[in-house]
Amino acid sequence: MAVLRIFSYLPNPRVWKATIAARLLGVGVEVVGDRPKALSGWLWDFDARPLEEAEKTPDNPHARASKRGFSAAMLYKTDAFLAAHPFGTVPAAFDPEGATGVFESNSILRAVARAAGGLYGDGPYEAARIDSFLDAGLVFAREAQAYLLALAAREASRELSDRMREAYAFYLDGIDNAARLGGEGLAGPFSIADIAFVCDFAQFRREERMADRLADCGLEPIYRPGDHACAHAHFDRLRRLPAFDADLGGGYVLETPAEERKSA
Ligand SMILES: N[C@@H](CCC(=O)N[C@@H](CS)C(=O)NCC(=O)O)C(=O)O
Repeated sequence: MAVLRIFSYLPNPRVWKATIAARLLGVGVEVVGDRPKALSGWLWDFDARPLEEAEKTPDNPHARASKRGFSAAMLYKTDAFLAAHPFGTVPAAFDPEGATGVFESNSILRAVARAAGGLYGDGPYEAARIDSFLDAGLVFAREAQAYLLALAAREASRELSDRMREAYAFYLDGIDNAARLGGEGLAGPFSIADIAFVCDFAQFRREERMADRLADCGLEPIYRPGDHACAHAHFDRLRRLPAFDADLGGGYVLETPAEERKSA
């Protein structure tokens, strides 16, 4: 049986955190969802489902104003969904019975690790060190979300770009320092800290697909392959492993030539 049910738009690198961990730990997660644009036509609930056309009206009792990341003005979230997910965001995870909501992709990742009993360090201090990487990653990911959404809408300002550049340098400097120590993982042993890093950084690398938008906004790309060599090497080594490639290899982020993928 799956240890979690996750509802989201798909593909979504934030969901990959959980699916990669589940693959590595040998447990199942159930993923329910649809293309980003289609998700505004779904009922957001533990038992999420596409709405009938007649249900997609502003007077539907579940209709709520969307907050971020969706072009649709309206999303349809049940009261039970909002009780389980007070911030109303996806990915939205639930325990198998639907009694407990788990939100924030890093916490959904933690839930998989805890349910399966692995990749979360040995004892409270190692687990807390792994949490430290997840927290630093969330700060980066939030900046990246605001930047990439504005870029996608061709509305990114110089101020936003400067702010992103600073957040990127701060985060990548730290990841580079940790990767340079030569451990199997950022926190020492390989852990969910590495999974979160790869997925958040993969999300950011979508910037490379937005060269036209950068030009429209009069901005230069922030990602530079020459800097942070240890961080990039860690990312490139992990993203080619089969458990990662199963999600990252789909072409959403980067094209990975088949011959570059590891077979074992
Ligand atoms: N930091 C969160 C980000 C989640 C998030 O912001 N989700 C947005 C879509 S990108 C959302 O669900 N928005 C719902 C709304 O607009 O009401 C995570 O990692 O899970």
